[in-house]
Amino acid sequence: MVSIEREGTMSQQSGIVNVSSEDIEALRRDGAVPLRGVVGDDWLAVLADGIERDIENPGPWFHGYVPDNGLGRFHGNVRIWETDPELGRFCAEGPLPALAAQVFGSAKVNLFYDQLFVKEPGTENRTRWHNDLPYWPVRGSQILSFWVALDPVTLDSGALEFIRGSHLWNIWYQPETFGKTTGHGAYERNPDYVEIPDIEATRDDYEIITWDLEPGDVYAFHAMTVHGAGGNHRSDVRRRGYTIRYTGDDAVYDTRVGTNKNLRSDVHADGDLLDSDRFPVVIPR
Ligand SMILES: O=C(O)CCC(=O)C(=O)O
Repeated sequence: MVSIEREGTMSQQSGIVNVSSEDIEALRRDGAVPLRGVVGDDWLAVLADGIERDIENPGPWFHGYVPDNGLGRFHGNVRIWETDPELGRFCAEGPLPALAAQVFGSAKVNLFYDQLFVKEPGTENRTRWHNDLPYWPVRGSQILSFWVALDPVTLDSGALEFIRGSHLWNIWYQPETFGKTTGHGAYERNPDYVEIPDIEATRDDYEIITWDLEPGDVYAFHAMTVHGAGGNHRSDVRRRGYTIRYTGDDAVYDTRVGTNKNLRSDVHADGDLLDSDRFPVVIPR
């Protein structure tokens, strides 16, 4: 396992966070990169409040996972911004859309959707290894996630792990649920998708990369990068991760068999550009 230090590569001008060419290059090569100090304290407070609101009164797409050992809580939800204007403000007006535009080199950025992964202290549930794009009703080369850390994140609290370069494999793994959940049923089987091997049992066969994060740091990762996470084995730290997914110029709607029905749209047909209230254009503003 490799942990690569990338410190101090972000710069800020006029309130806009800039990503360095080294980090863009690392993301293109490895499929994931940590970006330090992206989300400032004011926005972190907005996110923390929004997360508590969703835990107390979950939005419509809530899917909690049953704790593996009966302890802790794994709270999941998608499309939270649609019913929480403050989180919507962050997704549209926070630092991330400009970062996505820089990474894509695109004129346009759409907000695809947002997702919560909160593992309370003592939650042993792993996040299974997977790549994201097979789950999503979208296709294109410019599709990116930013996983924002609300807490200090280490391997023992559930840091994300990525397989270096796996975004270039072009292997579409069959989506599976992340555990026993009341949120949604099994995913349809797509004959063109591949069953994911037991990566956890054969970890030494892969080049796994990971980084500790501080609150306000993010993992940026490609939609095809294979990734997963351990449980939160700490008793004293929460692991609140908030992921926002953005697309660039070339993304279009695409409902392949096996994609998550909760992420589909009532107003798009396959091949449509995403631009809409559902997938708003956030760059240009
Ligand atoms: O936070 C986690 O455990 C999983 C995150 C993830 O899979 C994602 O953001 O795509």
